Amino acid sequence: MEQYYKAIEQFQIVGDVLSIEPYGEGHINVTMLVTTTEKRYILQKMNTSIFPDSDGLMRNICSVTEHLASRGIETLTVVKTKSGDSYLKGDACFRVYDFIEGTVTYQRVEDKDVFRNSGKAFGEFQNYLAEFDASGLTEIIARFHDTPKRFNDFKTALDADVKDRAKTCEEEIAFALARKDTFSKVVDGLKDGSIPLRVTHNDTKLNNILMDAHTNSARAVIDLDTIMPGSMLYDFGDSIRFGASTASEDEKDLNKVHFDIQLFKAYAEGYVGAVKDSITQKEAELLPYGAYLMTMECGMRFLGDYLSGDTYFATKYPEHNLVRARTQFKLASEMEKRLDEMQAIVFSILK
Ligand code: ADP
Ligand code: GN1
Ligand code: MG
Repeated sequence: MEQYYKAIEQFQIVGDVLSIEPYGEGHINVTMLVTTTEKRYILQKMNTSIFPDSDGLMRNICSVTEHLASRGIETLTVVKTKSGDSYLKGDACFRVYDFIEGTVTYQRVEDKDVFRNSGKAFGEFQNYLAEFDASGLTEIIARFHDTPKRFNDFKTALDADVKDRAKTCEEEIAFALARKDTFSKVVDGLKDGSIPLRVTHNDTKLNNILMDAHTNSARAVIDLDTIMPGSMLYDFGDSIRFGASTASEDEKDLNKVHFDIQLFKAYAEGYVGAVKDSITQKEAELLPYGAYLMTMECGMRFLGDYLSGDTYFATKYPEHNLVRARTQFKLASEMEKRLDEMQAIVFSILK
């Protein structure tokens, strides 16, 4: 903890530090809650192996948050260092945000209305990004949601099998391999121009949005690390993969894990309602597929990371990534049977 106490001293915070403790359930950065005699802050050790271009990353975050704040939209507030920088550079890099008080994050959907509200907020966020001049944004991780590439990365991890773990997950491996030809619709559409390239959030899970603790309406979209060009299908799909499930992303008992079409409907009402003036016919048709695609992609990323020895996602026990991959594949297997029903829901909202 020493490093965090040292780091926070370098920022323009108010009050004396009373405590620093681990906070949240993010898989990428190390997040701490800092309490001072005056207020609370979020202090993050940034993941510089995943995001090596820290300057570009923080420039993106500052320009998006400044745009949102200038429009009166609640967003992250970056607390500068004492030398006026947006983050602290060193062997490790740190950044600080004001803690947005009176909010909660959910690790899974407990209430349909919360999920509908989050859909509306992510849809509105998409609209804000559409009006913002994105020409200065850095593409922070190239081909982040290029699912065929993610499949190839998974295959590479499988072929290397550095931890000799492939024998412990043959069923999951077979599940992914059997679907290898189903992953290219969005990258192909972006390439041939039939799907518009938009600026998107790219990591729209429910714990990346702060909900008002009293009203359950959405307050602020957070985790802005991956804002870059992408497809609306990624944002919609990633929310569904995480939220339209009856269990957590890392539930061990697969009997508890189901795709819940009522939750899909609630989210779609919020999201599609918010983007109905800009969504194209093809995007609307592909929203259900986007949910399947993002769920498969995430499952393959978890499984690939398990095979590689857990070098990417933070894990709490050795099979954690495998457990996560299993929930994703269970959800995808249920989604692929219900694409028509999902499509009917989307079109009934657009009518
Ligand atoms: P990661 O990239 O590791 O997911 P996040 O930026 O999403 O990191 O932060 C992890 C968690 O910390 C979030 O899910 C949320 O619960 C909490 N959090 C982050 N920033 C704030 C903030 N400004 N105010 C309140 N909670 C926050
Ligand atoms: C990571 O940062 P976090 O925990 O919100 C990951 C997402 C995955 C998600 C799976 C930069 O999101 O892409 O979908 O885990 N973020 C990055 O839960 O890789
Ligand atoms: Mg996060």
